[in-house]
Amino acid sequence: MVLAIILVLLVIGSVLFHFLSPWYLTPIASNWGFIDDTLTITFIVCGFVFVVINLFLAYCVYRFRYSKDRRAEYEPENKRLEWWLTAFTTVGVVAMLAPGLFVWAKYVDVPEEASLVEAVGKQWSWSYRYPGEDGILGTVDVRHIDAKNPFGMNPDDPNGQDDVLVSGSEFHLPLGDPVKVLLRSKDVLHDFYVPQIRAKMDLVPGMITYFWFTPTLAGTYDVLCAELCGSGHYNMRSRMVLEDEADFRAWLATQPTFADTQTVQVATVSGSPEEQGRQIAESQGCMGCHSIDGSPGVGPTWKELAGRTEELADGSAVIVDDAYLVESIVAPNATIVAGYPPIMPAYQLDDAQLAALIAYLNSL
Ligand SMILES: [Cu+2]
Repeated sequence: MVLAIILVLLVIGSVLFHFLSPWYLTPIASNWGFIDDTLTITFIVCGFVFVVINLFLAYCVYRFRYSKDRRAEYEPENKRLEWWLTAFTTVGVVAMLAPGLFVWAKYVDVPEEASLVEAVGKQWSWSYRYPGEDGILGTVDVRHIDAKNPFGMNPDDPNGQDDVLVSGSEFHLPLGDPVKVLLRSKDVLHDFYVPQIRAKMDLVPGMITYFWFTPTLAGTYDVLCAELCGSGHYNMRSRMVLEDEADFRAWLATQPTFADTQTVQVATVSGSPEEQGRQIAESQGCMGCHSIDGSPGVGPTWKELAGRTEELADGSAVIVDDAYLVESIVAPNATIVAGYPPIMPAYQLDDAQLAALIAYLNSL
């Protein structure tokens, strides 16, 4: 009897929790309402089965409870009941799966007029590339990746010269126009996910994956990595700004093209060496692992780092000077600070970038 009551309370509590809970889906910011619909269908089917099975269980626990005067009946087979259960389960599974197939067909069918943006993931930051005036993304190759060319742009491809490169913590898109998002990884599996647009897709090393969506609601949204990609995964974030066409154009015009980045002074990196260093740290994703306020992270904090004495994993100690900082950036696993795993990727920065970054580190 007690068990039956607990089961009934469990069902009532679950239904109440669903209707009274404040944790609902965020307002949708894309055309993918279909994805919410398939979620709702799955939820209704599973919720119905959950309620029915638990109430049936409660009934059986009560109805067939132990009694001295009653013997259990033996019924090894019931064809009629089996047919009913098979039919019922089939309808439920089809109701959950079939709508998803229709939505998937739309999801991989990109509209002709969609514009392009490429999101590039690496441990543990995002960067973005737009095709520029000609509407064509230049070709890329890992062999071209170096300090001055983090996107691996093919320098001989005329289509790539006007590509707009965004190595910051946010990118923008205009409202109302479909956009095809091309996804490229420079190292391991990642997943591009903005909860408000509902769509998401894996980045697979060695191939270009994609999805498309039409932005519908202005705002600034978090871009998350939704595929466990290493110890800094939780911090692999960026922002997506959806805004009207004019604001988008104005923002895009402030970003450097590939040709700009190949000239000596990069347009967006300006100001004092410390400020340049701060911009480099942000664009390279250093803040994914290193705090500047002393709080603990995947790697040592940068606050008051210069001049500090670090205890190393091999038991020795080192005073943090410029030479040690350079080594820690270009060959991070040569010496490891005690208590930290040897996981930092080596960074290819040129001398000017290194000098700016170290000026920034020394200023903290
Ligand atoms: Cu990731």
